[in-house]
Amino acid sequence: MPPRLARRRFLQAVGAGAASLMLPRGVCPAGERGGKPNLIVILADDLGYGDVGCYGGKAVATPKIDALAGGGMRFTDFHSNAPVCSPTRAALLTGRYQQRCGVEGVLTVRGHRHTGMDLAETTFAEVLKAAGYATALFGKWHLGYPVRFNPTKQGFDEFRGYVSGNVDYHSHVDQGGVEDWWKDCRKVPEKGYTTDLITGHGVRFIERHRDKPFCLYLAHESPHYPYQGRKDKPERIAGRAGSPVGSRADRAGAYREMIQALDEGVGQVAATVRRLGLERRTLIVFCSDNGPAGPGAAGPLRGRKGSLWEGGHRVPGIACWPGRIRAGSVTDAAAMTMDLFPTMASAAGATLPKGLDLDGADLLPVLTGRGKLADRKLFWRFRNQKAVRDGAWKLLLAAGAPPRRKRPGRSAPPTALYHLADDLAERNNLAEREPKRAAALRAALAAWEADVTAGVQRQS
Ligand SMILES: [Ca+2]
Repeated sequence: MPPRLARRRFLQAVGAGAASLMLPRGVCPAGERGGKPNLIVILADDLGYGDVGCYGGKAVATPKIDALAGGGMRFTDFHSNAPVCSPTRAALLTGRYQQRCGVEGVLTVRGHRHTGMDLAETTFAEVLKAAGYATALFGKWHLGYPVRFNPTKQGFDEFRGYVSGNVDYHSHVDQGGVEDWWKDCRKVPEKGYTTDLITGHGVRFIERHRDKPFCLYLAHESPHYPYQGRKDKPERIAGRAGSPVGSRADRAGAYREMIQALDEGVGQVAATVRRLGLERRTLIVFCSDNGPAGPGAAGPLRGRKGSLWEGGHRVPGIACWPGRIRAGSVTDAAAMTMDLFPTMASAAGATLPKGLDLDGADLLPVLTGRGKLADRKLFWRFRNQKAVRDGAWKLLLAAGAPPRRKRPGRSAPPTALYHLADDLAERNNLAEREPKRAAALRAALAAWEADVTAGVQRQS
């Protein structure tokens, strides 16, 4: 069967077709008001569902992020495509399940310095650049180490930041002891606290491009380890990485300072957009790439980074666009990182390359309150865990060895079925009570796996 036909049949079989097909192949609906809105994606790293004030977080105040939500829409059911960094970023960049490009796990400094996401993948930056947008990434890439995988090879006009998973917030040395701060394809050191550098580059980019459409991807490091505040000293030096998480004893305190700096950065970006009179012409999206680690909080959710329980992938998700998105609105529509590509393309009225099939759905109807997402199933796979969502139902499979051998009590059972509307904390396994539903979801998962991995070589 030709791959495209097989894919269509698969989509029909799992009921996912309607959502994907909302975006006709090759054509995006034009922005409803004409013109090209500016697009800003702010991605936090390892920020948990319970780390933000407007999601019930108590440990640290986040007035600027809360204000962004207050001026726009807050998603209660927004998900990262994966419970770890690189694969979620692959899905964000490609608008497709990351399994399709083989980036299923973290591209580590130890095992993956030679590799990266295939340049043949089409990114949102490439599509928007072709539509006349100025494009930039400031912050974390984590989709390839060698220069041939640099963000500037994937549609970004400008890149300032790091290509690994995390750097010392002051010395910008990665976890393997390698200096990792770039200006496009060259290593160019810069003094400063990572979060503030990323914010500053973002603000100046907006100022420089105030008169033409721009797409800004601000990939923050905060609140990923090492746990360092603005006033802490650099710890990693080139050639000697030291402890990955840093030596500060008061990790919770450092974590608060890191989120405060992130929050201030979000405020500065939003204030710049306002100051330049671009508010009604700019869509700002804020979300996290996976659930919390270290001192982070998952709020009412079970599980953390690395887990396919909700805590691993249900994350804060906020969209703000005055005049288009109603201020203070809240939605329970289930959305995923990979939806942002088609959403931005749709808002921009950009044309997709012929033959490019995106898995993500255009969220504009939800954002503008003019429609709903078509019914669809959502899928996750990470290491030995797999999950599928269908409405309020979630099937979670954990094959073989538990994900955390040292803490077996935290591992998912081999087969679990949860009704999230009644049981957000995933405590009541209904798999035995609902065997037919569990079997149907298991079959949908198997069909999805066969589809997304046909002919794919894993990068990790
Ligand atoms: Ca992360």
